[in-house]
Amino acid sequence: MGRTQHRGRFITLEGGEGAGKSTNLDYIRDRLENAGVPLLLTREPGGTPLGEKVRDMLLDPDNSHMSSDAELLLMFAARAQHLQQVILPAVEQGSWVLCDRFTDATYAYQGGGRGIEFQRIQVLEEWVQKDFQPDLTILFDLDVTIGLERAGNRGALDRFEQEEKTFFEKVRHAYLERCREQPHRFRIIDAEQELDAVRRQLDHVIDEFVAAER
Ligand code: Z5A
Repeated sequence: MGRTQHRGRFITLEGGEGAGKSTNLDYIRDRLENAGVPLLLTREPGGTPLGEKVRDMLLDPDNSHMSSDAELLLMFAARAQHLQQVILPAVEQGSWVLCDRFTDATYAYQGGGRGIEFQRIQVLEEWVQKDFQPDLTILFDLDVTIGLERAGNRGALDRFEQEEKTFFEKVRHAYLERCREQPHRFRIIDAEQELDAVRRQLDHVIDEFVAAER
């Protein structure tokens, strides 16, 4: 898709366990809307009726025997539907889309965490997305131990949240590797800081992006 003035923008939020994506989602949405941006908020896995059913399967702790390949393919099945039904039509019509997780999460969790080769993920990425990529990716980064402590206060654990600390260390490493490879679209938020300080960083990133895209 050409990056024309009329085309909307695609912004994704990423991060490991307890990084604060959910805590800051409404804040980011409000900041963008207050800047006059027409915004659609969505999430992965999910974002469509079919995708939400796939999400339930992926997060259900009863599916503890799901193979890594099945998990990867389900992520991209949900994503294919999401792109076709929601994301691409919205962006083509000039709307900005704010998506809670996208393909960087696949590289981090299925690639880094599960150990699937990045080249295999790339095949599916090119199949499902062609050359479509986020214009901006905000990564909430923090020490894994602190993130797990924060997330531990949330109640029942889903299938991913039951993983060991080493899994989340590999996830974090893979995210940071993606940042190093694609610095033009990644902005890292130091999520270890207090909420006010996290939001000051978000203000800076969002304001700078909106100003540059207008
Ligand atoms: N997944 C995947 O494997 N592959 C893929 O391709 C995709 C996804 C797309 C669901 O994601 C799972 O899907 C996810 C990866 C996998 N599994 N995991 N783990 P999700 O995004 O729906 O769910 P989530 O990862 O559990 O994240 P979340 O709900 O967005 O929340 P969070 O970022 O982990 O944190 P939070 O709930 O906002 O905050 C946690 C606690 O910390 C909470 O009590 C807050 O009040 C507190 N908090 C937040 N910020 C602060 C600060 N700054 N200081 C102190 N305390 C704070």
